[in-house]
Amino acid sequence: MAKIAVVPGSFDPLTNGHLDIIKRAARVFGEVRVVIMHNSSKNALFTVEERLALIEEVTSVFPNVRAEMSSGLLVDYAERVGASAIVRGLRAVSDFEYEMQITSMNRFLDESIETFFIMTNNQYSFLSSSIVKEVAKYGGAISGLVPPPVELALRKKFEV
Ligand code: COD
Repeated sequence: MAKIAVVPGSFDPLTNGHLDIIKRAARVFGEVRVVIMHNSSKNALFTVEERLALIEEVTSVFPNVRAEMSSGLLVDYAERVGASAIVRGLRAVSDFEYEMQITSMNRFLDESIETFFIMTNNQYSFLSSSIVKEVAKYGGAISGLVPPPVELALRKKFEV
């Protein structure tokens, strides 16, 4: 039976750093569910529907990747779809503390689900949704940092 992995995030919006993690997870696991969830410490620029449409468009080339949105706890979603793994990306030491905290909490909530980390591709190690939004807001160049449909959506958001 194919192992299902969940790649959760806010994806506000999807960057090439996220996409690289999704692509690499899809090479290892039989099925990958990219799920947009709520992060209570972040205010979103894009609606969940907008983020989902962008992820669906960009990941449609991967036959074993599916995108969804969900509310509530990540482990409940993972149980519901029969996933045995959560995949997260790691950029720098600064990510580690946060990732360790949520991994431990998810394990406390459901110890049958294992979290795996994929180290960022060096070329994306500085990349985050926040930094891309900041650059786009002031009209800076973002091609190469986000997939083309995301670049277009960002340009539209910040159009005056
Ligand atoms: N290179 C590699 N990886 C990257 C890059 C990059 N350039 N940029 C981001 N990533 C990774 C991140 O490290 C993360 O693993 C993933 O991509 C998604 O990133 P974000 O920023 O879009 O997502 P987060 O960190 O905001 O997601 C947090 C969740 C929404 C998953 C979390 O808040 C959650 O699980 N919410 C549901 C409620 C819940 O279950 N809470 C209990 C757990 S504490």
